[in-house]
Parts: sequence; structure tokens; C-alpha cells
Amino acid sequence: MSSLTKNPNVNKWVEEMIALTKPDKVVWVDGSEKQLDEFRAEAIATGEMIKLNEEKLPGCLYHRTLPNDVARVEDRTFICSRSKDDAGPTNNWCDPKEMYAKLTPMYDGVMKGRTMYVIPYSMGPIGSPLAKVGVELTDSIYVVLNMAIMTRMGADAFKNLGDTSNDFVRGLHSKANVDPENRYIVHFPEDNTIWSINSAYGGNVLLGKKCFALRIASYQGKNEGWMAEHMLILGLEKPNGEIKYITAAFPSACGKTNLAMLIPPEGYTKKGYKVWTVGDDIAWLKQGEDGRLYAINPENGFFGVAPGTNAHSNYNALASTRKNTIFTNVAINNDDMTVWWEKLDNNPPVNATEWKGEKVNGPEYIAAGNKLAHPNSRFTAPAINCPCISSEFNNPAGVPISAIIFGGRRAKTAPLVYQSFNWQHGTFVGSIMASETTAAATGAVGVVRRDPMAMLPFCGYHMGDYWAHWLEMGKKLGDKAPKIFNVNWFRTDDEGNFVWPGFGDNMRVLDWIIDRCEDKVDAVETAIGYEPKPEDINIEGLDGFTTETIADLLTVDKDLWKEETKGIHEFYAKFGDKLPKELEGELEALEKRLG
Ligand code: GTP
Ligand code: SPV
Ligand code: MN
Repeated sequence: MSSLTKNPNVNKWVEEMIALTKPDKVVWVDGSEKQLDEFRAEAIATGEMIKLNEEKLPGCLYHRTLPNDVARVEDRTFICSRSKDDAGPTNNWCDPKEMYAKLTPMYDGVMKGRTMYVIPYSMGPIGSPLAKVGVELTDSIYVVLNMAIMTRMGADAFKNLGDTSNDFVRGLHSKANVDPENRYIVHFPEDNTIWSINSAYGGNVLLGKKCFALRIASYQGKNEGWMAEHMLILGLEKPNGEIKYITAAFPSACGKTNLAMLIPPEGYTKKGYKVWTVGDDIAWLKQGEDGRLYAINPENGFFGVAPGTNAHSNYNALASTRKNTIFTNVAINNDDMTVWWEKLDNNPPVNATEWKGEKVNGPEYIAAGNKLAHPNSRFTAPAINCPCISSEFNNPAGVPISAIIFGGRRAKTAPLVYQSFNWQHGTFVGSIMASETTAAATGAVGVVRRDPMAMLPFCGYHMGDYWAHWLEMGKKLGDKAPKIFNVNWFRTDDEGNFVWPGFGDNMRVLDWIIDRCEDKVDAVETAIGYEPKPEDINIEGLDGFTTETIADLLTVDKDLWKEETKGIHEFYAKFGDKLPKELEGELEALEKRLG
């Protein structure tokens, strides 16, 4: 098939990559439903995807990855800037020449006997001044079908690029032999290039997502004066119809999709409050002509965590997955070819296939201590399926942001919510974020680690320079800057149970946050920031909750925080003279306030 673009930069690069990988066949992905149907039929015929129940889950497909390939691999992810110092202490680095030399032989002839798909895509609404174009070459139909949901994919993306521009991200992916020992997810920020090999899972291979929209884009944003962040975007509609937009950065599997789609408690919905979803994972933020900060969601779908998603916890996410969705590594109910995962409901299928592909009796299998779905199993659902998708989802200008929220999983230290004193202090609050690790990346789960702005695995350059860029953005935004907050839905009691009910009830905290943005409510000044007066968190309809419970969730344990500052010092020490002095100053000021 001939090229879909006249752009010589694209065509030259594609030809070079064909010469390197030597596919039997090259297919340019035009984005048409007809062509996608052919891909689906082929994927089903080869067994790569399984067709699910057409009545109950129309247009839905199932895919299983190898047990060694179920999450992002941070230890095999590299930022190959020319200078090691530009990758910084939080990224794996290798000299780009060395890395190209190492990987080129691995790609040589890797697509022999296979088809190469050439995927043009836009991150961001086509025609948006904030959108950017990528081209992914892959030998995986699974990747093509996921990219069709997650991005604006097809010939239209080339329209956005034009016939001469060289401003597109070159993504080369091969699943090769899915060999974990030779798995590499490599970024060359100065070349606008991503090479991924030996994986066929999610964030490792859907190169528009974490690789482009965060790692490469964060680097582009620093150079071009905007920001790429691991943030959801939501619109909170008040009874008078006014909508305020909020972004929130939580680490992987810490609640972004859930917050983005929340349904407020009854007391709020009755009054007319509503939450609209603009994005659930990534935000690109740029100052608008009016001086405010605007956000677009570069993605076109949701790659969401399946376990824990149910009609009660996240009705809108579940509803989003009821058609034209791809399920990866969940369990199958063989009686009716539907899907199941932990906490979907209390009825695990008896006639089940667990995520690795073994036929099992679901209830017995679970009783023996096993999981039917992998903890990082996912759904890939089109954004248009979401019942609460924002009318601004495709707005090329994005939405104006009133508040930025940071948060993570902390059993004790962080209170339910606090507000930073100002943008600089807010940048400090983001930089000291810490969270318990989750199944979204390979490695130990439940270990507290520093994860600044939820960007530890996703910042494509030196984290010290990234913080400096945050401070710079704050100066540009001035008094139009969004207010910065920190939340923690995950405080536990002495038995290890979550105290805060979370999910829809997080609305109660958003309510206070918006009131703060509008100067409608006072706050208490503490050592770490402004906190609500306990009585200002609305607990109407929260069974068993009193103002004392809230007060408890808001306590700042000075001894724990003093311990915390030691950890921050250690962490900050890694950044040497790239640590902005403003942040060092904020740490000293915090220590003084703690006494
Ligand atoms: P990524 O897609 O990996 O970036 O994850 P995410 O940040 O979008 O996380 P998601 O919303 O999918 O939630 C991950 C897990 O956290 C699920 O198991 C949820 O059930 C759980 N979770 C989300 N919100 C809350 C909450 O408010 N309270 C509690 N206790 N758990 C929550
Ligand atoms: C995350 O891990 O933050 C995800 C899933 O959103 S992945 O796309 O695999 O990175
Ligand atoms: Mn994520």
C-alpha cells in the first residue's frame, strides 16, 4: 500500500525503518471503519484477540498478554539524551549512539514474516494548536486496535502535520519475541524518537501515551513553554450551571480515572452538582491569551485499571466499557463470553478462564487465594462512551484550570486535604509527593517512594530542571495561576482500613477546594499549608462520620512530618545544584514551622 502522506520527512523515515526491520508487508493505517474491521477480523482469526458476547458487549474484544509482560517496566525504560546530566538522577540513561548501536541489530529483520502497520495519530483534538502528531510503526495488531481507541488515529493526523513539517514523533515498536531479558522502552528526546522492543503491553507499546504524551512531551513543553503532566482533567458543574475545571496528579493506580468520572453523593446531585470528564490520565497545559492556564487531554480514550471498577465505585467507567472496548488480562466468563474482574460484583464466574488462560472454577480459584484478573488488567474504552464526557472534550482551546491537586497513597502522614500557600510552595508540595507503589509497574507493591508530581517514571528530562520549569510557569501565570492542593484518600486506621470512604464522596473535598478558589471559605494555617476547618467539610449523608472523624483525617503529626523532612533532604540531595534554591528554601521554611 502506498503512503498516506506527501511529507518527505515521514516517508523517508518509514522507508529507513522498513529497510531495517524488513517486514513482509506494510499497511498504512487510514483510520477507516472498514480497515479497522479487517484488522479485527484478522486478530480474531489468528487468536490474538477473542470476540466477546456481541449482545452484552457489542464490538468488544479480549486480549491476553504473556505473564512476563503485564505492566510498565521502569527498570528497562531509558531517557537517552546526549548528555547524561539532561536525563537526571531519576531516569535510566544511556548514550544515544550506544543505545542505537545496541538496539539496531535487535530490530534488524525483526519484522520478517510479519506485517508492519504505519499508524499516523494526533495527540490532542485535530486542529488544536496544542495538538501534536506522531507516527507509530508496529508489528502488533493489538497496538493498532488500541491506538484506534486511545488517539485520533488515521489519515487526518497527516492533515495536521502538513506536507513539509518535521515536527512529529517517530515511534518504532516491535513485539519481537516478547523476551523480558531484551525488553527496552527507549526515548531519544532530542531526536523526537521512541524505540520499544520485546513487549506487547499497554504503556510499553502504545507509544502515544506515556512515551510521547509524557516523556517526550514534557521535554518539548520545557523547551516550548508549556507542560505535559500525569493529570486527570474534570469539570465541576455547580447548581447555577457554572463549571470550574480541576486537574489532579496521582501516581499510577491511585485514583485518577475514578476522580475524573465521579458521581457526587445524593445531597450534591439533588442540588444540581455534576462532574464532567475531560481526561483521566494526561493533561497538556498551556497559558492562554487571557493569561490563565488551559488544559487539553491529548488522548481519545481511557486505558483504565479494571479491578475495583464496578457500578458503585465508578459507574461511568463501567458504562464506558460496555461497547467497542478492548479488555486486557481480565477473566472471561465462558458461559456467556463476558468479562469479570475482582470487585466487579460478588459473583465470580464458575466456568471461568483466568487471566493467564487457564480454565478454572472461579469461586474455588479465588477461595484458594488466587486472582482471576491480573491486578493491572485494563480496559481500553473510547472517551465518547463515557456518560459524563465533557462537552469541552474536543475543544481545541482546552479548558481553563482553577485548581491543581496532587495526591498519593499515604497510610499516615498526609492529611485528607491541604492547600499550598502559593504556587512556589505548591511546586514544593508536588516535588515531595510520595506514594505506595502499585501493580501498574513491575516490582514490589506497597512500598512508599518519592514520586514528584506523579511524574517519577514519566519525566523525560532532569527532574531538577522540571521543577525549575514549574517555578517558571508560576511566574508567567502570576495571579492567574491555579491554586495548588494536596489530597490523600488513603489514610488508614490502626487496623489498616481506609478511613475516608473515597470515590463519589471525594466530591466533598472538591467542594472545599472550589470554595477556596473562590475565596468563599476560611482555612486554618498549619505547618504544611492551609487546612479546612473540620466543620467546613460537608459530611451530610455520611454514615458514622462526625466532625471529629474529619478532624482526625486532618491531623498533621509533627513527629511524622519531621521524619518526612529527613526523607525529603535525602531525596533532594540527589539533584545537586539542579535543585531550585526556591525549593530548598521551602524545605527550610517547613522545618522552621514544624519547630
Ligand atoms: P492509572 O491508569 O494507572 O494511571 O491509574 P489511576 O490513577 O487512573 O487509578 P484508578 O482511578 O484506576 O484507581 C486505581 C485503584 O485505586 C482502583 O483499585 C480503585 O478502586 C482505587 N481507588 C480509586 N479511587 C479511590 C478512593 O477514593 N478511595 C480508595 N480507597 N480507593 C480508590
Ligand atoms: C499508568 O501506569 O500510569 C497507566 C497505565 O496509565 S500505562 O499506560 O500502562 O502506563
Ligand atoms: Mn496513568
